[in-house]
Amino acid sequence: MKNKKKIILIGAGGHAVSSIDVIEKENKYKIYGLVDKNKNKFFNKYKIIGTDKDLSKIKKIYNNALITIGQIKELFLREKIFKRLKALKFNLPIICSPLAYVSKSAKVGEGTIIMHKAVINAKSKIGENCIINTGAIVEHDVIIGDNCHISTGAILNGGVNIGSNSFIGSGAVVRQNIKIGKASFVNAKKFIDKNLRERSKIL
Ligand code: JB2
Repeated sequence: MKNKKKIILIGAGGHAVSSIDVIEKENKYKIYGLVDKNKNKFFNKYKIIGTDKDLSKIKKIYNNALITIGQIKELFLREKIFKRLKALKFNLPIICSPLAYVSKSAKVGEGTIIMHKAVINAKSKIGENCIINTGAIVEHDVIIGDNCHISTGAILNGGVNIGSNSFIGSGAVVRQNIKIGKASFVNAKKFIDKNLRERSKIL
């Protein structure tokens, strides 16, 4: 594809590895470099172009950014960075693997990445700055708040509601119509069949 738009990535760790693969496969954006806390020179074949302190300088050159940090350890880090990027007026595009299925009647917010083989079914609404990781299933009429991470192979059945800043671990299954409160953490492989209040931890 000619004239690909340039994008920078925030965070150069494990989640960046798989996000880069999605961006390269989608082939809409050219990755110009990464911004990380650590001042390494390279992350695989891409340059580390600075730290968060350099973001306002970087914005003068590149308009598009994606946060490529998962949020397994800290439920609010992605939100903090997202607010910073918005304040600096970065454009935060939706990144969507061509290997994912996203229903035409689903809505997806800015800065969200839909990774390979994820399914977003009819009438679902996904907030901004989310990760719908590889092979996750988001069934019909699901609502996911902002800054959530739905991990690899997790299943959210029809009508589930996930509060903002929540993390749903790999292979977890949430029964239909269940509501999970904001900033909750559900460990891998859990089966959730009761509503959870805010800041629940299912370990
Ligand atoms: O405030 C920050 C910041 N905090 C950590 N600003 C910036 N620009 N970068 C930050 N980082 C950087 O994010 C760290 O220096 C590190 O390079 C990266 C996080 O890498 P890590 O591999 O620890 O986490 P991850 O969230 O990218 O990946 C985990 O979660 C994914 C969902 C891994 O376990 C992956 O295997 C998993 N797929």
